[in-house]
Amino acid sequence: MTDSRLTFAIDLARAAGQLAQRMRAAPGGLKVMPKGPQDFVTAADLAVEHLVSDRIASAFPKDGLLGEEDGLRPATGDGGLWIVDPIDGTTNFLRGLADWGVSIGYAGPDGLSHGVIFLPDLGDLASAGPGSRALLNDHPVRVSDRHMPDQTVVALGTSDREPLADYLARIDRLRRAGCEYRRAGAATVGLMGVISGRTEAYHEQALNIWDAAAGIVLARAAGGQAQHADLGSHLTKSCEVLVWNGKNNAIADLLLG
Ligand code: LIP
Repeated sequence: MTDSRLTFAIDLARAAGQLAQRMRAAPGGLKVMPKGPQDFVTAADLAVEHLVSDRIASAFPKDGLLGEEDGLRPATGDGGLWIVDPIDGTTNFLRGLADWGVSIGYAGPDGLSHGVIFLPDLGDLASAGPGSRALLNDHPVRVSDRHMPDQTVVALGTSDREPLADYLARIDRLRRAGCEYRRAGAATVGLMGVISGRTEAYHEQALNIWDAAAGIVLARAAGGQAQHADLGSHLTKSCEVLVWNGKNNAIADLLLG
């Protein structure tokens, strides 16, 4: 029987993605506000996070929520914590590029336990709950078995949160080892690549927890591995995240640190 929070999160991710698409398509265009250099928030980001917040508060009133735009609403009593990026890859979304997604993670008393990533323009929805295998569009999915560097494709993320030199050195190591690399500009897209077996790893040196939480759950449920900071630390600052198929630690060594 599917976990009630998982079923709820799947339905919520779909509603969130469809709201974002409707707002982007509405006549008159989308209101866009700058957060920093090449960093934006749109009226759709805010509306989607408010939708998510309201539905969680109604369905699970004791649970807390950490969202990218509105921050933390603490849990009460024995409630858990939802960790949400309403629109991950906002720059891609507002420019009409397909590489963006909705990321909904949940942490209970034993840590991260539920994850849903929905990529509305690409038509992929991945989900996983406690003790369940990862599903992609309702079918079981597993990470890839590729382990040779010259057959490996790695997805990368970066931002002003890390020195450019570190990012370039990482690319240099990958290319010298024979690996290919991609950068979508949305962690959810990179994470979905690993979960679906289309790529072998996703790394970002300084990634926020709302971009990573669901993908960490999903990658593990798809038979992969995830290396990341403890949740307590990650809730307060961006941290290094590596998700990979776990088939060759040499790939992990090329990416970490
Ligand atoms: C983005 C992440 C991406 C990171 C960007 C940004 P946003 O999330 O998905 O991996 O490199 O700096 O944080 O801000 O578009 O939701």
